[in-house]
Amino acid sequence: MAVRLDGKKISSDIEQEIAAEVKELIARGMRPPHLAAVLVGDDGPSRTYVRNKMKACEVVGFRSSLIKLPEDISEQELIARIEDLNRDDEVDGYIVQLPLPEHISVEHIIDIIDPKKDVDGFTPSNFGKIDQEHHSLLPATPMGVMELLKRYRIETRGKHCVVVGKSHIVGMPMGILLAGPGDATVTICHIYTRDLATHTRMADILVVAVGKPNLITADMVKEGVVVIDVGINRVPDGTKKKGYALRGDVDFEGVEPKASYITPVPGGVGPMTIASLIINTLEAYKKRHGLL
Ligand code: BQF
Repeated sequence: MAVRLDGKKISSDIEQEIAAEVKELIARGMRPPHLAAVLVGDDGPSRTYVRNKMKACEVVGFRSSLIKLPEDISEQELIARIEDLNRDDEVDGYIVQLPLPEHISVEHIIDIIDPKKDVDGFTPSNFGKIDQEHHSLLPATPMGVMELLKRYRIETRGKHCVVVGKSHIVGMPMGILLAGPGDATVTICHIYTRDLATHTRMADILVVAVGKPNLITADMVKEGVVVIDVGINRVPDGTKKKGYALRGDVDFEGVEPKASYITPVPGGVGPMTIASLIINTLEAYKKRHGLL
């Protein structure tokens, strides 16, 4: 039976550490770190994610601001609002919640985020520094996965890590972190990969970030594999009061007996993403205030 990687517990530990640090800053007469979130439209999951982020700010003693904008806002108007955040000396970091409405180019938006305030680590400048020793802000989800592995003392050096999914936000930066700082051998699989199972069966550490429930089944992994499930899927479930349950991309019940470690969904990688955002915001605050 596998050890469950308890992201909820680890993220809560991290938040307690940061809360203590914030208390010290306040005791020294400084203002608290400030994270802003931009939410365009009212996509259901996005509202939940933004709420999770605002709640984490409260737990650690950060100031937080939620900027809600209408679904039909023009790209130009959104850019103007982001430029306001770039100029605002009271804002240490901010996120633009994705996905954005179809008529807005995510690339145009990410391009104008001030890299010093880019606590999601999505800007070209931060992306380009992922594998540098003096990196700045790392992409929040891959950073959370690395931290989770570290806290459970799961070695990546020399391991064969297979990443499924090549998104700009998770898969690609995950591969860079594992191969670079992680010293692992990395295979990145994606939608065009032929015979996915051949690759996943080679994995010592398997990271799945696709968004397809039950994509990974027991026959696709080897005995002793470490499974990191980044997927967050809503599947209909009549027994739940919301009418759905959260499931990852991995058939948890089938795969767990073969795994040495496995992340649950919920309570695995998700909370670590939020913790990383908080770490990055404190980092941005410290740089802004000359504390690093
Ligand atoms: C948990 C996200 C897909 C697309 C855009 C805790 C979160 C999720 C789950 C959360 C995610 C997923 C976020 C749990 C933020 C992670 O207890 O398992 C927290 O809030 N996430 C996002 O902002 O945008 C997404 C997934």
